[in-house]
Amino acid sequence: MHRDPILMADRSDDDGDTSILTATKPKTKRPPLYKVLLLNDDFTPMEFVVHVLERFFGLNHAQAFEIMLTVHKKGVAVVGVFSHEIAETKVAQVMDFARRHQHPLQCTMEKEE
Ligand code: TYC
Repeated sequence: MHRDPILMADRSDDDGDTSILTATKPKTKRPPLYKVLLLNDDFTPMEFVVHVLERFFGLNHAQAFEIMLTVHKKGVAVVGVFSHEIAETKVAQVMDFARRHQHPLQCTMEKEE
């Protein structure tokens, strides 16, 4: 014998139907991604920035030149989106390479929302 829907309206947990669906919903959250940003400055040569983008971000010359120009004109640009570990490695590689060549080029990372 089925139960009266009116009498059962505020007791939906009792028959174990709707609430169990949300209570057991699997957590499928993916790990966050991070944008790697390149910042403009007045001293780093354009050719050096193009080389950095080719060397560490696998861009071809035309793509690298275009992103370099965007940074030069706008002050900043996203050069790639990676896992936390890969983004950290890219930032460290760029910062170390710039430091070794005595250029003030800055590279940072930012969590993608
Ligand atoms: N503004 C630099 C110049 O005129 C070029 C430059 C571009 C520097 C991009 C940094 O991330 C940068 N030589």
